Amino acid sequence: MTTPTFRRPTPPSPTLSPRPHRPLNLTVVANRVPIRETDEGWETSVGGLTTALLPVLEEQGGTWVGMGENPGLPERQNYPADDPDFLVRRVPLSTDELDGYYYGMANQILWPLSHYLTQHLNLEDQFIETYRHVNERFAAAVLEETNGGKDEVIWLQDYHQMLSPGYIRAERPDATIGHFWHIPWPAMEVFRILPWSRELLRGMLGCDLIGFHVEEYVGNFIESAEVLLGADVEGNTIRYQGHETRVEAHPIGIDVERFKMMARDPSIEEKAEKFRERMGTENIVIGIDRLDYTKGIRSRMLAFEKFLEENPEYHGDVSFFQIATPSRTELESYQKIRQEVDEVVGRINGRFARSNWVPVNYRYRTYTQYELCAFYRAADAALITPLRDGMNVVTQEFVTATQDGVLILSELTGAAYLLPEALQVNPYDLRGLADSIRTALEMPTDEKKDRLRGLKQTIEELDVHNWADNFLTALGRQR
Ligand code: GDG
Repeated sequence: MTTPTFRRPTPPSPTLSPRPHRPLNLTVVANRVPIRETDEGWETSVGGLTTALLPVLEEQGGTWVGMGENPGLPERQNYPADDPDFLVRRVPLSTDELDGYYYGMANQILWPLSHYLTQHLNLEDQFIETYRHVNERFAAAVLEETNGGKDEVIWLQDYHQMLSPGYIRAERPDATIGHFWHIPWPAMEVFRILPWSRELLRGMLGCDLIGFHVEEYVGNFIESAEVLLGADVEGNTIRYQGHETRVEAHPIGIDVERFKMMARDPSIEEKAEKFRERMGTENIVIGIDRLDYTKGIRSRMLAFEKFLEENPEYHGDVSFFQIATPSRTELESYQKIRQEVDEVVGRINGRFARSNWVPVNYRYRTYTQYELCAFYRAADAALITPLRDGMNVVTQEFVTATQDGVLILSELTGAAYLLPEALQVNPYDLRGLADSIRTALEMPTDEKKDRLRGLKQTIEELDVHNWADNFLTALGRQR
């Protein structure tokens, strides 16, 4: 078979620059603070956003504003206590506030809508009312922690903070405010389903710069502002009520060096080897996700079932290892997806398992990053098939850690726009998914190497330090 050639996408904009010195006074505003208390004391926490932003604050210091989920935690806390890198400022929330702002507006409205999964929408008025109030409280905390100095930069994160930029701008007309949106921005016709779409857009337009992972989301946002607010648009600049906002693509990356070092560690190699022995099959396919209905875990299982039905020669020769990290467990839709996945796993194993072979090894738990790295290293293929995903950084972690694995990637992720060398599939197409598993397992070594070379190159460029530097540099230009 001849090796395919790949059409490379246009490079992320703006073009990558060498890491500049950033004499900024940075305030990050995110839903969660990046630290948590464990038996061994305070630690940094797990998740896409923390993984991305922590290196930035560790490097240059600043303040991180986030919600206080539990009573009794200090409102202001230096971290680490003995030799602080940054200040954590909590906005303590009552149970009602947490329910309306986080479980309600963020998780039952903005999350499903942005992922085009409108069947999960729960449009309750109480949610937006609490969201307004909590965003006002976040804005008040930011105003308290900053003094309006010229060197100050405020960088808000994600769909939990759509109104805060407008509230901050009203008090500080000269502030430098950026926002990065980590999930997809849906098509204008989908966004306008929200009864408060215009109010939310006006809040976002309090920013000087708004970042998305890919140009497609940038286009959707600009169209939303133009059509729903009648804003003036010129290229990537939106003018609305006397203020200018730039909207740009800034695809996020991972801490490439850290992952490379971890992957090269001999103890990881040993762990990977032990894991392969435990699975006991020639081939291992992995999936690693938060247990979320957007991640396509159930469809992926159904596709694996189809693959087993149609390829009996692989019985006993391939294991599917799926980690589903518990997430948003308080919500009914998340309890439901957990049950549905449990049922499918039970059915597949009931149908196909033999005395020395379990086809689906499903783990509903959290692992350390070291353990994840060993799984990435051990796998022959990763099946990453969200129904929608803003970027998906598990993709980047797998590509960085693997030596000869094949990446099967949903074309409905931000990552897919940047990684043409992946085996791309439509996650709703179970037939295509099942076929892609076979294609991955039978891919010639030369083709695997060719594909990986391109994937690794792009992911090195996307590095999270570049992401932060490029965003902050672009924000600096707006001052
Ligand atoms: C949002 C957007 C966007 C998972 N399980 C464990 C664990 N993880 C880590 C992974 C990875 C991160 O969590 C998940 O990142 P994703 O990008 O896949 O997804 P979201 O959490 O939905 O993140 C997404 C991202 O923001 C960044 O902008 O890419 O599109 O939805 O780093 O490794 N980490 C550990 N144990 C686990 O069990 N330690």
